[in-house]
Amino acid sequence: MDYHNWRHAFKLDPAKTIHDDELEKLAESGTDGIIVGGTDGITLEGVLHLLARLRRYAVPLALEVSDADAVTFGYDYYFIPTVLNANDVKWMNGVHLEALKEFGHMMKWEEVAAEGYCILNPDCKAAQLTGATQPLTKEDVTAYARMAEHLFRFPIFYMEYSGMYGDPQMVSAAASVLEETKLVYGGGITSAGQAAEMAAIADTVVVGNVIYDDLKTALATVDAVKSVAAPK
Ligand code: 1GP
Repeated sequence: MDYHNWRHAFKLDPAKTIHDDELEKLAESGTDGIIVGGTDGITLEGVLHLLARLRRYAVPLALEVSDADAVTFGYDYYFIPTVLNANDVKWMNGVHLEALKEFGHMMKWEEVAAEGYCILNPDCKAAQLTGATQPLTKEDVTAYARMAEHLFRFPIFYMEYSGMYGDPQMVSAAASVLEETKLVYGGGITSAGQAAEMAAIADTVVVGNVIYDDLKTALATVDAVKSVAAPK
């Protein structure tokens, strides 16, 4: 399924360990896609290993690129984050510039999607790395959402609460101004109820850490999201 229509996705961290039987359950859970990505310790070996283990299943695979040295062919999509609220331009277009100098000539653009990232958990690793540590108001988030859709025309606006369950009112504020750009929510989902709550607001709900902490609950988020009508 085309990523524009994903309602639920799992995010796997190539730096973490997962057993084959767990991977099979995730891949065959009915989720719409599996995103491979993380912040720390991302190696080409880790990215390749997960690709090889997941490719036997039909589920679409996306690599969320955080390090241009850890990119390989073979994924269905390449999601490229650009952190809209980073305090260093490096994370908006700097690493992208270097990557394009090296790999721009061989990229298949139809597989590439830019994600306008808005990091809302100041304590998460991505916030610490990129300096996206300023608390944001509803007005900020609304403006960033408009920036993503109307100024930069990004296909994805990603509200990243990694490790912390977000504020539905903040997510609703972004949802209320987005039309074409897909709203992706990720962060701190540890129950089916939370997944359903965010699925009523966001186009796509991403479930990460709970995979490693409580696989059963992680798997239950698929049906929870699918049982909720897509917003708009
Ligand atoms: C992380 O948004 C994803 O990039 C998911 O967050 O790991 O907290 O579920 P969690």
